[in-house]
Amino acid sequence: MGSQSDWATLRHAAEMLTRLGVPHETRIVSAHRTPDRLQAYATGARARGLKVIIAGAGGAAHLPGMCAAWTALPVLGVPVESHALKGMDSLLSIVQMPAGIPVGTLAIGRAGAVNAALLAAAILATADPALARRLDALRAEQTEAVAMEPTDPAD
Ligand code: RP5
Repeated sequence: MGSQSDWATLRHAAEMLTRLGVPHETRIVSAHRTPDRLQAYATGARARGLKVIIAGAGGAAHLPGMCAAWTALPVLGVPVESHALKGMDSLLSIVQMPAGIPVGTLAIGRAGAVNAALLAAAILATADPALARRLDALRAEQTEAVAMEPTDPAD
């Protein structure tokens, strides 16, 4: 993530990865404030054994795109909701990559963070049958949890 302030959003990705038993690391790497750290992180990622990178940032959110510029690993971008523009700035900064350097862009905020984790797990599951089964189980659990009829909040 680009800042400590992004952790409130990106922690939802980390929690989902933990729930699915996917080993992961969490790092603050700012495209603007720590450009050298970003270069070192992204260029060294594959050699360290990373398979997918989830990059979340807000505002002028260059982190996912610059990360994708430095590595050919799959990069999933999570637009963090900004105060000024409610994350529209983050979304447009991340999603409009020029042809040739892809970033898989998710929804703004918590939903995007959760789905980035699920998508990362789905990518890893193509070569990990046990993880694929855990993903299927999570989907089934989610389906089971949906009531047929709504209840009033007071009930
Ligand atoms: C971006 O600027 C970060 O990803 C964060 O979403 C935003 C604001 O950062 P802080 O000023 O809260 O550190 O680079």
